[in-house]
Amino acid sequence: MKEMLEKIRASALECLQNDDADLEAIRIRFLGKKGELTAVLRGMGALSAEERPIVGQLANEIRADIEKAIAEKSAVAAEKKLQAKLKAEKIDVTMPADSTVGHIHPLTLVQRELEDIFLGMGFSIVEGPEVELDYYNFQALNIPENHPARDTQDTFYITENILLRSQTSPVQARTMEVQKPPIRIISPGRVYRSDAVDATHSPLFHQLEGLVIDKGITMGDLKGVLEIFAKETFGEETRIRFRPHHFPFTEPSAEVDVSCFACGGKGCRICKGEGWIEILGAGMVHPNVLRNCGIDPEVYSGFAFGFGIERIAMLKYHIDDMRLLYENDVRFLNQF
Ligand code: 2NM
Repeated sequence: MKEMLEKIRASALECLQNDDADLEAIRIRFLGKKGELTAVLRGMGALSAEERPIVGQLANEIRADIEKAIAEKSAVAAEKKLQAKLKAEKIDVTMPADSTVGHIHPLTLVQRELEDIFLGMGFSIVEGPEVELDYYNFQALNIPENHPARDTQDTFYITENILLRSQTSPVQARTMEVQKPPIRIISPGRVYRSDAVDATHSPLFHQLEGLVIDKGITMGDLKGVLEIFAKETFGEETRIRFRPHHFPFTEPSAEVDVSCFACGGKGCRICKGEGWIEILGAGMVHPNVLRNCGIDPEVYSGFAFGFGIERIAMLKYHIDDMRLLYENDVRFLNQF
């Protein structure tokens, strides 16, 4: 019986020598309920009383040896597996990324170019809240109670007195309230209007408005500033033209066209045969607006203007659908 036990030990340890031994199969074969060691122990009843404890002890020793060998082998295999996994999943964080390098969005690009033009003329950039009081968006700006811009069809109201600003002019009203002239600011930023999305409309778009207030400011100053803006934006040959218009917050008011940068004014597809492209609104700040903001219109005068940044970007880059600026399709964005 001892010989049989020793044979089982030798056989089990030999099986475990094999590098890709199935450890669970070996355990079942030798130590399992129906295993070889168990089978031998079942025959112990036939042994004498003196032999029984000796054989029993040997069997326990062998069981422990085999168990230990399996455990060691299993630990080695687990370590090997872990090392292989670590090697396979190694990430070199110092490697350059192989994805596309990001860049500035065309709309931001155009906004920054426009900002630079006005910074060059001595303007400062001022920002303000997008969630605005009805007072600053409308009342302070001399926009009457019955004006269509105030309709819920056109403006996103949050409460009766709070709305998403529909222009960046409230930033200018806030500035006039707290800053003594001279004032020379631009306010670029997001504005919101309840418009359906199409090739030229979006409920969220961007505006850049300008404001200059000082003693003796005239429409001539406005024209000079806008001429420089037009030339720097669309090219040195660009001319501008004022057409009479109405805005509640300026008097007189004008719509301003630039000569077509594509045909120089002869008329083409881009200017729809006109030779001129409408680009902005402007005017002399209405005395009521100055008074509402604590500036004496008898002492000071000023001009203001405003335009849509999307429109400038679309003209500059020949973009025929505004939605391209918001969809973030990399095939479009990578062109800038
Ligand atoms: C425009 C057109 C004309 C404008 C007026 C003011 C303020 F605050 F001074 F009253 N800010 N911006 C203005 C004037 C804006 O956008 C088409």
